[in-house]
Amino acid sequence: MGANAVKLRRESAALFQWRRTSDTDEAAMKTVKEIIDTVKAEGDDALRRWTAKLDYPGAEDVNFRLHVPPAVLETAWNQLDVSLQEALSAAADRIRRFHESQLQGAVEISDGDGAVVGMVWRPIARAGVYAPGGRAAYPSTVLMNVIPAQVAGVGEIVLVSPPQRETGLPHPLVMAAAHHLGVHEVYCVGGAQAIAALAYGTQSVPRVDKLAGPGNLYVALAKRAVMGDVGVDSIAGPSEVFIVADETANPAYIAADMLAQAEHDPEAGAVCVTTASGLADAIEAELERQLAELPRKEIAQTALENWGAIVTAGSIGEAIAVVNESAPEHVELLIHDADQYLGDVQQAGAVFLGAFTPEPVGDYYAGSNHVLPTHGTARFTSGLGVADFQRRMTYVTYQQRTLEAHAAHIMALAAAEGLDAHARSIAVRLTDANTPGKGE
Ligand code: HSO
Ligand code: ZN
Repeated sequence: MGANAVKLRRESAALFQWRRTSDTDEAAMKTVKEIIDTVKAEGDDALRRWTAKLDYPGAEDVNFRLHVPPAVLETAWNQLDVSLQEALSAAADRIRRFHESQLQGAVEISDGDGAVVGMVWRPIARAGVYAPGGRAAYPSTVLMNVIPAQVAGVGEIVLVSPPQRETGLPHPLVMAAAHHLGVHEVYCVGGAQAIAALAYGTQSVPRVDKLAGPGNLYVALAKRAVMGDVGVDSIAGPSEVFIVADETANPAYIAADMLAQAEHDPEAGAVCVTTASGLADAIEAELERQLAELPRKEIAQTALENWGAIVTAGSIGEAIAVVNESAPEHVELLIHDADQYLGDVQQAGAVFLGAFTPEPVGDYYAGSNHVLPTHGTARFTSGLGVADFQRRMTYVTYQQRTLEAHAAHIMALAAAEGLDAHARSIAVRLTDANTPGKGE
C-alpha cells in the first residue's frame, strides 16, 4: 500500500452510531465574551483593535476603513476571469430561481360568523451575512446566504468578512461575489468582533435583525452568545455526507464523493452505507488512488481517519434507517431507482438522488442551498431558505356579530384563568354594554 493508504472504520448497520458534539471550548468562549463586551462598549475602536490584533496589523491606522468602498468591490469583480464571472453569474441565476419558487402565499380562513383569520409574510428588515476569509473564503457561500435574503425582500443586507493579512481587504472572491449580487454594504471585519458589531451595531457597522453565514470556532461561539439579542440562522459544524450504495454503485464515484466532503476540514465526515459488502475493498483502493492526486490530501486523509466509515446494511431499508438515525447534512443515494426512495429519507439536510448527482452540484450550481444542518441538527431544523429571512404575522378581524357569537366561550376561558379584565374587554363590547347608560 502507498503513502496514502486508507483503512476506514467498518461497522454493521445494527451497531453504527453517528455522534458529534457541538463546540464547547471554555478558553475560546472567554475570549469571545471579552470581544463582545468591548465591541458593545467601545464600538469601532474595539473593532479596529481586535482586527489589528487578530487579522490585519494596519487596522488601527487612520487610513484603514471598515467600510469597503463599492468601487473596490467592482474592481474585484472586473479582475475575475470571464469564465469565472460566467460561472458565478449562472449559479446565482439558478439559485435565485429555485429560491423564488419557495416564496409562500398568505393564508386566510373565514367562517359564517364573520371571523377572518389570516397570516402574511414579512421580510426581516436588516440581515447580516458573515463570509469567512482565509482558506474557506467561498464565493459560493456568499451566493447561498445573500440570495435567499434578497428573494425574501430584506431591505438592507450587510456583509462582513475579515481582512486579508496582505491587503487589509476581504478576500477578492468574496468582494467580487458581493458586487455581482448588488451588495454594497461590505465591512472588513471578521471573527467574534464582526458578529458583535452586527448584533449590537457600532458607529460604522449597522445593527441587524438576523445573522447568517458560516465561520470558525470563534464565529460559532459568538453567534451562540448573541442569539436572542439578534436572530441567528444556525451554528454550522463540520460538513458531512452519507452515501447509500448498492451493488450497482461505482466505487470510483463513492470514493470521489467521500473525498469531496473530506477535503473541507479534518473534522468533516464521510460515511458509505452499503448493502454490497464486497464494495468496501474497492472503495478503499479508489480512495488511495484518488487521494494521491489531491492538493488537500492531508486534510482529506485526516478527515477519513477521524470520521470515515463503511457501514454494511442488510437491505436498502436498513441503510436508509441508518441515515434517518444519523440525520446527516448530506445524503447521496447511489442506488438503482434512487428516485423511488426519496419518501423514505426522513432526516437529512439535503438528498442527492442517483449516480449523476454528486453532492458538489448542490454546493455550487443546482440551485438548492448549501447552508445545511450539520451534526444531527437535521432532526429539528432545515437548510437555509427564503423563510429564514421572513417572519409570519397573523391578523384577525371580527364583526360585532362575531364577537357576540363567540363571547360566551371566550369569557368562560378567561374566567377559568382568573383573568377578569380579559373577560371585561369582551363584555364591554356586547350589545347591551354598548348602549349608553347600560354598560357596567
Ligand atoms: N459542502 C459545503 C459547502 C461548500 N462546498 C462550499 C464547497 N464550497 C457545506 O455544505
Ligand atoms: Zn462542499
